[in-house]
Amino acid sequence: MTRHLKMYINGEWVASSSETTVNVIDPATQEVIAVASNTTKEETEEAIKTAKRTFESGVWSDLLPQERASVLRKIAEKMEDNENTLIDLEVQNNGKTKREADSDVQDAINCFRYYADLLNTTSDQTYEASEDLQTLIVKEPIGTAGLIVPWNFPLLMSVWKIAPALAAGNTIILKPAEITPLTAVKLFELMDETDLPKGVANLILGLGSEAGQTISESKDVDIVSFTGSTAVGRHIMKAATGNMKKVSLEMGGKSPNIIFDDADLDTAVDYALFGIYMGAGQVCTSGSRILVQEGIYDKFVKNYIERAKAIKVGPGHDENAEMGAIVSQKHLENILEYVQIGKEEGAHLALGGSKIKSGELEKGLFFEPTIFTNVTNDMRIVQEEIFGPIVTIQKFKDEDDAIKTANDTDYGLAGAVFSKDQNKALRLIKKIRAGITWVNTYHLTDEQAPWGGYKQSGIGRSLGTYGLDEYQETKQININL
Ligand code: TAP
Repeated sequence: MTRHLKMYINGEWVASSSETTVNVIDPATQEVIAVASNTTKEETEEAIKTAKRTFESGVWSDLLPQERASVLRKIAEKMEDNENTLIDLEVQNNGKTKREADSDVQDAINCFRYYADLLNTTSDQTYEASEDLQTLIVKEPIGTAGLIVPWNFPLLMSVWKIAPALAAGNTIILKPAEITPLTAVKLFELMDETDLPKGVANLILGLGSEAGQTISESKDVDIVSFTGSTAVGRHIMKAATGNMKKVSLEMGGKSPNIIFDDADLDTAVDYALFGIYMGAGQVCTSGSRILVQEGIYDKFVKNYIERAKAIKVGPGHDENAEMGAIVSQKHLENILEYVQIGKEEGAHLALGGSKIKSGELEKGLFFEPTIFTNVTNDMRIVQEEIFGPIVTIQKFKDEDDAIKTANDTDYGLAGAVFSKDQNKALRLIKKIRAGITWVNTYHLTDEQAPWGGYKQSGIGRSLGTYGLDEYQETKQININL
């Protein structure tokens, strides 16, 4: 029997009155694993009203920080007790490998614990403004937070928003991507088993164009925190002007991975592969543009293609799989279109470029690791975010050429430099106009480091103390002594 997913509003699981539904599929088999009703505009407004009413009641915002911290710790504990279920659901719904899902679940648990700990350490400030005036600076919750997340890290992106928003004392409405709601539903089931008061955390399902749009436009939402594409982020920013709500946007990228002649070749190849093929390239920070210095270029490309050919693509639950599936048929078609665009632009397709049609993998949405060489910076495949296992490899002459090419993009999310010369690497990394960068590694980070982009990759930061600030107002209180 196919499971029908429900919304969670005011502490109750409720079925949507909507007649339209979304089939939730397993990308490794394309089988329908659940059906979600599309939360209507009216139901979304009801969830927002509930969150607002609950915020104003003070049942959550008036708790001592330590009391909120203890609920966050309980959620982390529940997740830990159910980590295998969360991992399985993420693999099944998103198509990522078990190893990747495992790491997402651990990071999500750590994120709840990190914000619980932070609540016990953050302090307000006080100073004497003059002989008879004492000033306090205090942090307060913003109010009602609308959280809109994408499909590529369904659980982790939800938790990166839920944990700091709740820690700060806000009430929330979460809207996961329509095609990947399963781990969000499970997380809310687990939160329901804790002492989180009713109405603090609300979950709606369904379409961005209806439920997401309603959140972004609502005058009762005080902050909209969005992770997704730059196109939708731009739309949300406009919709948010109605009540001038705060916006926090984590968006797309086209990140450069710069490899110098003096880099350790094996290390550079390893991380350049990991940089793009983790999550089958469906990662905002993917190193989708590899820039290689001319002296090492031919050797690097030869080595890289050989290694990419050997990547084992397969269903996430297969322990040997190194790269999982593409999330949906629609997205796979987008990726295929970019292969065609690349060919028409005159790039050389050095590897891959097709859906895998052999054996067991045929029934799933599996794509070959794909490499384009002979590319120029004006090509669409170099400028636009493809969000799939497609990488372009370019040649550069010197430091100036590398930086000019790396920064010639509307995006500014991430970037990396590979060189044994630490001074050169640091000099270059400081010149990359991006918020998340690496030297001689890729993708590694943790919940303490601020996460976000420059230029059209974002506004604001997730994680760390910066992530808590996103969900807080700052007030000055002046006391006549
Ligand atoms: P989007 O298509 O932008 O969707 C993201 C979320 O926004 C989904 O929940 C979507 O709903 C919703 N949405 C769509 N239209 C909306 C509207 N008019 N108003 C409000 N919400 C709306 O992105 P995606 O395809 O899911 O994810 C891939 C993108 O996310 C990539 O660009 C990637 O770079 C970016 N991303 C960025 C980061 C960071 S941290 N920078 C992390 C992960 C992903 P439905 O899809 O359910 O309709």
